[in-house]
Parts: sequence; structure tokens; C-alpha cells
Amino acid sequence: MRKLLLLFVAFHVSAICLAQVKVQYLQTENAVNPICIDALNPRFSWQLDAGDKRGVMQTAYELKVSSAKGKHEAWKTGKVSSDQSMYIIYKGEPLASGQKYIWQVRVWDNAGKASAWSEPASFGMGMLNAADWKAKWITPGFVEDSVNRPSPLFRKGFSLNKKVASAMVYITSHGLYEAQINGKRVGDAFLTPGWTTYNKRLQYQAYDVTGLLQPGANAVGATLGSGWYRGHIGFSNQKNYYGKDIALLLQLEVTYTDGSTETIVSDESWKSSTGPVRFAEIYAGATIDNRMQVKNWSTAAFDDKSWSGVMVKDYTKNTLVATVNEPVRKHETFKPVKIFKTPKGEEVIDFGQNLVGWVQMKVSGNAGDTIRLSHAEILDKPGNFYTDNLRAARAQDIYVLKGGGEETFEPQFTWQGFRYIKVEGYKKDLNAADFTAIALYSDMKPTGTFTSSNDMINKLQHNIQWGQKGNFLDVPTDCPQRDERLGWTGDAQVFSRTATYNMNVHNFFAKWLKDVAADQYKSGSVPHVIPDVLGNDKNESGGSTGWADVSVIVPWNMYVAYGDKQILENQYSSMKAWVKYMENHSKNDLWNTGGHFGDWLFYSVNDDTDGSSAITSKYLIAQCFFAHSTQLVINTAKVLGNKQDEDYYTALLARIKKAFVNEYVTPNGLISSDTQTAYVLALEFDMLPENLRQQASDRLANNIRRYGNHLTTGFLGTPYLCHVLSRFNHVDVAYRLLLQDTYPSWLYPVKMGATTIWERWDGIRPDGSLETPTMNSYNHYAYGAIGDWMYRVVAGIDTKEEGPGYKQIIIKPTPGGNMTNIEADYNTTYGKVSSHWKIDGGNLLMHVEIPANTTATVYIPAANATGITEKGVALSSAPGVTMANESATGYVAVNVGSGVYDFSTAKP
Ligand code: RAM
Repeated sequence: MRKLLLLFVAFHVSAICLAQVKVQYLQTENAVNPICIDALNPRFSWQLDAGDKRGVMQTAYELKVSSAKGKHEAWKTGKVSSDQSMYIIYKGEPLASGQKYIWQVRVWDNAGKASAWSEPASFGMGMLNAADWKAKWITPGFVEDSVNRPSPLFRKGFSLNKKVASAMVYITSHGLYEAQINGKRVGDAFLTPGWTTYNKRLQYQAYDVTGLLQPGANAVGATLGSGWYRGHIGFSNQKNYYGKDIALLLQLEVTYTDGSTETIVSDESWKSSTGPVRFAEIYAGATIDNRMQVKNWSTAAFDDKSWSGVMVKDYTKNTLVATVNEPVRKHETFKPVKIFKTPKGEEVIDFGQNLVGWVQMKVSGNAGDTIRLSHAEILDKPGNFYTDNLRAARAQDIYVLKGGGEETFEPQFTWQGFRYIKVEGYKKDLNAADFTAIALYSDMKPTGTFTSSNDMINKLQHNIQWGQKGNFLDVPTDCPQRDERLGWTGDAQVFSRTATYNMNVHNFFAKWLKDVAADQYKSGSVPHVIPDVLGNDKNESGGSTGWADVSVIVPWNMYVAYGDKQILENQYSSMKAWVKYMENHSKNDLWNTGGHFGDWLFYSVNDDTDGSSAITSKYLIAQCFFAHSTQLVINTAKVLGNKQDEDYYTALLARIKKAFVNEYVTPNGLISSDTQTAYVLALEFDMLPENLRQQASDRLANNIRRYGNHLTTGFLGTPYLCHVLSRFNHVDVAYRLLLQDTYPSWLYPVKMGATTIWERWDGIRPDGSLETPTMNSYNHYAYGAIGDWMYRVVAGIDTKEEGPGYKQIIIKPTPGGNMTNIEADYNTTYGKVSSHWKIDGGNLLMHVEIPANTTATVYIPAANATGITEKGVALSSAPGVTMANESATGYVAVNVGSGVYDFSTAKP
């Protein structure tokens, strides 16, 4: 009887558990179990898993944090009534340097049920004070070959006499570093410590190396490359931008099982030499001579008697910060799709994808045999290997064999943007098995997929994603191949919202924005590139409209996409400083001074006899962005509760718009630059009085028709073009642009075989000739900004600004064009959001998924609610579906909570 009772109880408990919401995906500072953060009050986030249960919300949470060592409680919230599951700020006792903490959370849902405690999550604190660094900066003790500057090796032997419980190594460098312990590579990150405004902020990384240590004799080693620090950077052939010496800082913290600790640090006791990397620069590539391999140099057995000592330098440690963003790691690999001889007789391998990274090569031959791998994005018209567009970037890896068997080469401290390689000096036939292209990029989690019934659009989406992969390499770069690869602010700004859909770029941009603020000039002007290697306070190289606005637009976009208020708090003074700069440089609220890139790479015609080049006044553009940034500062002031600023900037904005209309708009609403970009910006940023808006959008639509349904916009107009058209009832025109496949259009490069987004609409002209080699990149993400419209309008996944970060979701698909099927899935901070729609005979079917602890307004394309069903049930009786107060022409809006919904309505 008792047994039966127990069984009965057990059955009921498990049934309750099943119905319970689960807490999962715990993150600290937007990362899963980070091992090294230096936020003194880290923020905790989690997701709720409620299966497909409808309308599940969190009503309360309880969170506890304890130190891993001694299990001592550091913070306990008790039960807090709140639906907040993102960015709960730690408010416990001070967190200690180098310590690991464990946390758990449980929640209560809106059915009053408590979840179980989550699985434990952890985070490690980094070096919170400069004094925690016992390590010393070291440089090689030998005289450097100042021409080739081969990569130095550093090493140190040490012994561990007790049983190791755990070990962590903290490393950074001037230049790039790679470390080894006992002959094994430390971690799987590349191009560390990444690129920041080195003189103000230098990131260090931490690695758990417990598994690399052994009882008794051990050794630690590191090698350095010139990298961004002192290698060739920027297009004026400058070197040594941050300094002429590269240096290492390394601290290994060992904890024994008895609780005692030992610290091994870089200092005067280390030895130095050089090895096989005889040269390595970012643009040029690497020269690796395998005859110079130093066998076992990072093992304890190695005898370093013949090595030089090191020099200790007193470089500052005050600028050191823990790494915020994901490191660069290896990702996809590609095998040759074709090996062939060009008309010129070059031996070329095609990897089928324009990617960023390098090629791993296996080869056997004689000592001294030299093989050169050159990189190119395209072949020219006759089919030869084409490198003119790389400008001064040599983009070539040189390998010297040591002989005596198979050797595997991979470059170090460099990367290239390429689809093709040219192989020289290879004595046998090229064999596909011996060559592998490896893509490297910042290890951001993929978040979004967008597929459609149109294969060309799917290819466009592929190209957008590869543009992102290729150019999100620790900083957002303009291009990855020529002698540039810089953090161009305009490009980053226009692509930033699209980027949030494809991958989780939260910490990637949070880190880069700190450099935006750090490098901002005293005047408030923002450099053209971040980190700034083109100017300084005395000789500014910035302040271009649409570029400098990165300082305002990207923080706002990150807030919208991730709901992270702290980004706004951190950037607020930088945002305001830029708006102040524009205000200071305007007269009667009109900003019409300074040098600007304008609507960069807009449609233009040589020998333009009928005036069809789409030139938009740069000052007209400047006034639009002046207004836009001011608007975003107003929005930010509201979020931060700063009423005084809100009022101030609201008044300023009204004056900016008035000045715009007075200067650039006729009473009938003709804008003085009668171009697509002028109308797009004026409409997107609400520059025109209400009564002039629809006519302006009609002028825009007519302008597009005049060009035979082609866009003529450059970097600044393009991102908003389709948004403006769909907002003002010209969805048909927007779709015509999206689906256009003759130049200029998004699908023209796709038709020409592009595998990434091009810098120019006509990088390869219809006749196969190439645009000017001085500026013609085939991997430039800016025009990929159409991705935002595809996710946000075509599929219709968006967030309400009052519920940012997809706490309050909008699902509003826009059927049109020849599309019969769209599937967009997006992993938001709260979980997966899906919007699929499909034309099925006479019906439009919508499949919608909404994660727990969020709400959504779903707009169903229909004239009225009758006839709409959800999983076969009339809308009015569908569980968890209520009519919404919101409305939009052509849609029926309903409110839903979490769950999976299938709507059906008559095809619009
Ligand atoms: C080019 C860059 C970038 C652009 C600037 C103005 O050199 O590649 O795309 O922002 O110029």
C-alpha cells in the first residue's frame, strides 16, 4: 500500500515537473560561462523554455551567486516579483580578482508555478587592478632584423611540485600573440589580443590551461607578430602606428589541490629567439621557413642555453581590460572546386567562395623549395588571376620546405580575403586533397536564417552572411583584402542592424563602441575609422555625415536589438558629443560645412550628358543625419530618464527640421536634390511636414520607375530605400527593386556569380570588364544592409521600441513580388522567433513562433478577421489570441504570448 502511494506521489510530482517551465541558456555579460570578465557588477540573463505552451510569462525570479572556492554565498536576491529575465545587475558583495563564481536561478510563471533551480552557470573574474599583474612586459633580448622583423619566440621552464587543481593563464601583447604550454597550443583563438584603441584600451585574454600542465617539469612559450600594432596599416604605407616594439605580458596562475597557489609570469628570467615565421604582416602575408622550426621549443625538455635573454619594459598596465567580445576562431573549411591553368599559364585553385582566412597546404619536397600562395577574389575578363584591386597588399604567403617528408603549412599573424589562390613553385601536380581554405572570423553565434522561394534572393542572403563573416574580424571592417581592412564607421553603421539578425553581435559591437568613444576627438568629431589610424586631435580625420553618426546609430541599434540599456548609458556622452559637434558647426541650425563622403558610390555615369548621375547634395544629407542623430539622442534621453536633455534635443530637432525645409524643400515638396537618396533620407528621418510626405514618396517611386525600376542610391540611401517604399504604400516598387537583376541592383552581382556583397554595384560590368582597381572590393558588406528589410519587412520580424530586445515582438509579414514562401527564424535574446509565410493555393499560411516571457503583436494580411483561422479554429476562439488595439492598413492585428501559431487567411 505504501509503495503504491509513493508511486502515485512520484507520478504526480513528475507530471508537475513536466508542466513546469524550465530555465535555460544562462548568460553572464551576454556570454555562456565566461571565464574572464572585469565588470564589477556583471549582468545575468536567462531564457525560459515552456515548450509550445501559450502565453507563458515569468512573474518572479530568485537568483543566487556563490564563490566556487569555499561555496560561500556572494549574493542572494530572494524572490523578486518581476518579468525581467535579461541583464539582472549583480548587487552582492564585491567580486574578487581571479575568482570563479557559480550562479543559479529559478523562476515563477504566470500560472504561479515555480521552476526547478537551473543548472549552475559560472563566471570568472579577471584582473580587476593593475597591481594584480605580477607579470612584466618583455621584448626580445637580441637585436631584431629590422627589415623582416621575424616573429620572436619566448620561453620559460618551470616546475610544479604538487597536484594541480586548476590553472589559468592571462595573456596580452603589443602586436599579436600565440602561446603554447608543453608543446600544445593554448586555446583556439587567433589574431589575439584583437584590435582596440591600443594606447587607451588593450584587451587581455584568459585561458583555462589545467589540462596542459603536468606534474614536475613544464614549459610555457609564446610567439608574437607585428599585427595592427606595428605592421603596415592604412593606405599611406604607415608602420609602427602604436609603437615599434612588440612585447608580451603573460601570467600563469596555478592552484594546487591543497589550495595553495603558484604564479609564473613573464619577466627577466625568460629566454628569446626566433623561429620559422620569418616575416608576417596583415596585408602582405607570412613567410614561413620550416628549416628554422625549433623542435619542442615550448617543452620542458628543450635546452634554451643558446637563446638570448629578454628585456623588461615598463609599458603601462593601466590600459588593460578583459576581453568583451568573442575571439576570432576558425570556422568553415573549403576544398578546391576547381584546379586549372589560366590563359597566362598561372596555376590557380578556386575554392568556390570568397572568404576570409587562409589556406592550409600539405606538401613534400626538398629542403629550400619555396612555394608562394597568392590570393585573389576574382579572375579578370580573360580569366587570369587578378590582384590589381588589392592595391599595396601583397596578399601572399611564402613557404620554405625543410624536406624529408610531408609538411603542413598555415600562415600566422595574417589573413587574406580570397576565393582563388595562385600556386607558384609547387613541383608536382596540384592535388585538391592538399589544399584547404579555412574561414576565420569573430566567433559570434549565428542567430538568423532567411530563406525564400526565390533562389536568387537566397543567394543574396548567402552573400550578405558571407560579407558579415568576412568583415567581422574583431572589428567591423570595410573590406578584408586590400591595404585597408579598417573599421570604417559609415559601413559599420549602415550594416549594423542587418548584422544583428544574422549573428549575435551584441558583445562584438559593445567592445567596438568603447573604441568609438575612446577615439572620438576632443571636438566631438568621430574618426572615419575605428580604431583610428588616420588622424588625431590636432589633425582630425573624421566628422563625415553618415560616418560619424555611427557613434549614435550603432548604440541605438544595439539597444533596440538586444534591449541592453547599459550600452546607451556607456555611450551617452559620446553620442551627445557628436550631436554637439554638429550643433557647434551649424549656423541658424543648418549644418552645411565640413568635408563629407556623401552618398558614397551612388549611381553615376561618365560623360553624363542627360544628367542621370544621382548626385545628392552632401549638405542636404548632413542636415538629415543631424536630425536623425538628434532624434536618437532624444530617444536615448527618454530611456535613461533624462528629461532635461530630452527637452533640449526635442527643441533642437524641431529647429533642424525647419531649417531643412527652408533650405532644401519647395512649397510643393520638391527636394532640391531630386534623387532617390534625398527623398529616402527626408522620409526615413521624418524631415518633411506630414502633408508633404506621401507626395514625396510618390516622387521617389516615380524616380525609380524613370530609371527602369533601378535604384541609384549609394551607401547612405540604400539601407533605408525599401523601408521608405514599404512604409509609404509602395511595396510593389520595393519588391521590383529587390528582384531587379540588371545593374544597378542587389541581384546583379548575384547574377554575375558573386558569393559576397560587392563594394560597387558594378564591380564587374555587364561586359565582363572591371571597375577601377583603386577601389573595387568584392567583399564589402554595406549594400548588404537590404538584409534588414528582408528580415524586418518581408518576413516581418521586428521588436517594439518600447519593448526592445524582442521583449515585445512585432510579426508583420509583407507578401509581394513573386514570393510564394518565406521562412525567417531568429534567435533573439529571449529565444526563437519564427515568421514563415506561404502562398498555398488561394490561402496565405503564416507560421509564427514566439518565445516564453515575451508578447507579440501579429499582423495578418487580411481585410478583416472573418475568414482567418488559427490551427483550423476561427480567430475569435483561438486560445491565447486576442484582438490588438494596433492597426495597419491591409492587416488584422492580434496579440499573442509565447507559443506556436498557424494562421490561415485568404491570399491577399
Ligand atoms: C573606402 C572604404 C569604405 C568607405 C570609405 C569612404 O576606402 O572602403 O567603404 O567607407 O572609403
